[in-house]
Amino acid sequence: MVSEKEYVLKVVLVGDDGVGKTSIIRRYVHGLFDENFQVAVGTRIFSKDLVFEGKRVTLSIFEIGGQEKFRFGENILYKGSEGGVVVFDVTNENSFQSLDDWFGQIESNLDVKVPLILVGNKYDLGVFRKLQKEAILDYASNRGVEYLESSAKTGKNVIYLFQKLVQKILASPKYSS
Ligand SMILES: Nc1nc2c(ncn2[C@@H]2O[C@H](COP(=O)(O)OP(=O)(O)OP(=O)(O)O)[C@@H](O)[C@H]2O)c(=O)[nH]1
Ligand SMILES: [Mg+2]
Repeated sequence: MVSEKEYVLKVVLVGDDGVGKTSIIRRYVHGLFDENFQVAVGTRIFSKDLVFEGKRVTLSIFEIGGQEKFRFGENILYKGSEGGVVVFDVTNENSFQSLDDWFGQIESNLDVKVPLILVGNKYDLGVFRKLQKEAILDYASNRGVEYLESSAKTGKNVIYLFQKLVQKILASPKYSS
C-alpha cells in the first residue's frame, strides 16, 4: 500500500566538470543517455517522483559543479539538502583528487549526519580506467561513506544509487519514527 504522506527530499550531486553528473541525473529521471546532449548553462535542478517502501517521495536533485568547487564558506545551493552524492570519473585521476575539495564543501554546508554516497562513474570505459578499486575503497572507508560504481551510459547502479540514498535518508531519526 502506498501511504498518503509525501516526503519531499532535496539532495545534491557534486563533482568536477565532465564526470557525468547531468548524465547520471538524466538517466535516472528520464531513462535516457545521449552522448551529444548539452545542457544549457544554469539548468541544474531536477525532480523525480518515486515510491520507496510504500512511501511517496519527491526527490529534488541539485547538480553542483564547476566553479562552485572554489567557493569558500556558505553556498546557498546546498541549503536544506538531506543527502549527497559525490561523483568522480574512474578514467580521470584529477576528478578523484578533487574529492577532498568536494567533501570539504559538503562538510562546511551540511550537517555531519547527512548521508553521502561516493560514486565512480563511467564504469563502462573499462580500458581507460585510471583508478583502481582498492585505492578508492580505502578513500571511501576513511571518509566513512559507501562507494558505488556507475555508468550513465549503460545505466549500471543509477537507480540503485538514488534508492540507496533515499533509504539512508528515510532511516534517519527525523523520518524513521
Ligand atoms: N562512456 C560514458 N560517458 C559518460 C558517462 N557519463 C557521462 N558521460 C559523458 O561524459 C561527458 C560529460 O557528461 P556530463 O553529464 O555533461 O558531465 P557533468 O558532470 O554534468 O559536467 P558539467 O555539468 O560540465 O560539470 C558527456 O560527453 C557524457 O556523454 C558514462 O557513464 N559513460
Ligand atoms: Mg552537468
